[in-house]
Amino acid sequence: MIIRYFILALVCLTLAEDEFSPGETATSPNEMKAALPVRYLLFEVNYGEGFNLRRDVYIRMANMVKFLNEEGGQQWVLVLPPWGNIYHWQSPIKQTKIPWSRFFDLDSFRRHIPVMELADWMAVVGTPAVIDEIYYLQTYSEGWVDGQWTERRDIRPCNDPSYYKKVDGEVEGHFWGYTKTIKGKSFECLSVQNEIKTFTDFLRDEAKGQSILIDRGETLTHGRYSEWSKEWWLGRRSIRFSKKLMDIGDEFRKKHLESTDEADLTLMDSDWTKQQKALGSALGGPYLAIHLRRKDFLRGSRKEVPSLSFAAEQIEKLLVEKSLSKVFIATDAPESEFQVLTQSLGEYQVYRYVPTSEQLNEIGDGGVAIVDQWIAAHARYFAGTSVSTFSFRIHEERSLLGFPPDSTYNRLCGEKEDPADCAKEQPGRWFPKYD
Ligand code: GFB
Repeated sequence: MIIRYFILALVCLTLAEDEFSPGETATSPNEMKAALPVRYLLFEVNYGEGFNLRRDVYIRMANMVKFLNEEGGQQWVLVLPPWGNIYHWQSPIKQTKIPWSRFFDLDSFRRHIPVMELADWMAVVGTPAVIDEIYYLQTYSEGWVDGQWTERRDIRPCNDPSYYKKVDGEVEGHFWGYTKTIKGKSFECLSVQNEIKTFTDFLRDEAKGQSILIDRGETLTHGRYSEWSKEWWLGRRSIRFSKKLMDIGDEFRKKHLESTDEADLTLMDSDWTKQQKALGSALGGPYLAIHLRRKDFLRGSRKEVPSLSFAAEQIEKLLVEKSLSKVFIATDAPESEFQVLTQSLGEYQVYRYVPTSEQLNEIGDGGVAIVDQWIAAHARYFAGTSVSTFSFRIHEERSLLGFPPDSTYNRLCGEKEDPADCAKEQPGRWFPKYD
């Protein structure tokens, strides 16, 4: 459905706690049907989840808004919760209240659904910004019925102490750091087993307020609109990175890796709705890219995660096999580990993207992660880390750029794994669906 648009008149408010102004995010034009009342969906994800699972939860929420708007009678806007307090972002810089536009191109999002930054929602609804209904999604304390997952939902007592509190008739919470300027009117725990398409009934008919917050949004499943569906890929395709981050990545490719879109056959249409690359059409730059997940993946003795020396052994083998002399490493490893790896690969040229301190301040750890993903996505051959959502997002990016599947869906093996098991458990292949 093509949604017709009008420009929301946004009032620039100076909020005491604000760190970014609506102007920075350039939200308008927000595209809405003038005649229908607007409802706002806000969402939050389990505190410990990382950047790349959160991006998948975005697709769930975005597609839910798309379904709601297609069902008609109401028009919904997805409000994007600022980034911050992500466990993995440990650089000693302030990384809270980060707008999505710092990482992503919101004009691309808006080709899929209407979105706005939290700051813009706050400007529209006034001060304090009131969330009419907050639902904290949770599982059923008694588990599944007869061992079966069936769709159901019920308002229930909270399973765990919640971080939302009712004080003097108002609901208080962390609210992305806007503890004073955002308030809730009501709060419930909702036990739920629903896929997103079913949950639209709840939002449309049972939740009555204008602004609704769904916390623990990852509890809802894609269900029938998972990676095998066109709808999932519409949401995924709409997630384009910010131009600034792609430019940093492109410059690095050109300077160090002899890689340009013209030579690599990775030119993109600026409008993702027009881009349909055949798998196998991209060549990629003359380098190998590896995503080597370390840090918390080393805990819990995952047998699929290689030691540095075993990783180096596999990287060297791939370089020889593919007749390449350069390898780009995307990794969360500390510099000392990266040096060990580099030394083990003595005769090859090993690259890592290291931001200048000015760049780091500007783009943060999230931006560095995206630059790494972007460079890895353009390599002639890629191998990632087992079950890392960081690697999954690179697979998707490469498939959208048109890389042949065999150059994409690969991972390093752990030395404690049976090589036959590793070969069997190479990443699952989900290909873009265009119609
Ligand atoms: O993105 P993410 O959820 O992927 O979390 P996983 C990993 C985070 O670590 C990224 C950093 O968002 C980055 O901040 N990181 C990892 C990297 N690899 C790289 C890299 O190559 N380059 C850069 N610059 N940063 C999940 C965790 O991790 O795995 C959960 O989020 C949990 O907490 C789960 O541990 C098992 O899927 O790899």
